[in-house]
Amino acid sequence: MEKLDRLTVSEGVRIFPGLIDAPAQKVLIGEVAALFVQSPLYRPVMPGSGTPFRVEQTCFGPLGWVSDRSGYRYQPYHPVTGQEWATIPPALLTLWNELTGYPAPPECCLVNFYRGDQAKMGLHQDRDEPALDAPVLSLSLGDSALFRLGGSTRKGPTRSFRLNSGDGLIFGGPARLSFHGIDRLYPDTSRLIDGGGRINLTLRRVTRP
Ligand code: MD6
Ligand code: FE
Repeated sequence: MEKLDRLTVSEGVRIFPGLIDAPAQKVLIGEVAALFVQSPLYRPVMPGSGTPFRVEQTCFGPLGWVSDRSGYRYQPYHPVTGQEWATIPPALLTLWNELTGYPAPPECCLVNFYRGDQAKMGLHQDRDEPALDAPVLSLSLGDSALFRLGGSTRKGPTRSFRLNSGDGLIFGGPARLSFHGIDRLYPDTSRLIDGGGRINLTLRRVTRP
């Protein structure tokens, strides 16, 4: 895995193009797909309105991030099955240690599955984690996507860049509460996922160590 080719997009945001090479991507997608048996993908709904997300989600780790009509929160069990979330694959813990240097392991690996070319994610902040001193480590698998990065308010300038299969992204420091989202997918840009689509994994420390 190549870790030297890192680019700082803005203070606190670093992109690692090709962090995970093609053979390692295949291994990782196989591990993730196997964990969907214990932690199946489901489609969350927005707080209040109950509007369905345009992505399917699941989580791995002791705490999972969920959204339902009553709000956003972390909880130790899957909202559909009631079972504990599957364990985070060890390879992801290694990447977390190497890239973030944070002195405690991630507690949540949120999985976003973008299926079909209409899947996207609106501009949002990741702010449900008391451990806001920890960065979020994001990994992209499958079809490419257009990522939009803004500032700490919803208004104001944004910049966009493409995330390809195997890319890593670290979001921390002064950028930890930056607004960000996925504007669109580029269908058929990867053959990693059967039937196409994109999987984004975000590793988060939730509680303060
Ligand atoms: C995605 N990513 O790439 C959505 N959040 O599909 C995120 O929402 C995200 O990439 C926090 C930090 C990095 C991210
Ligand atoms: Fe996010």
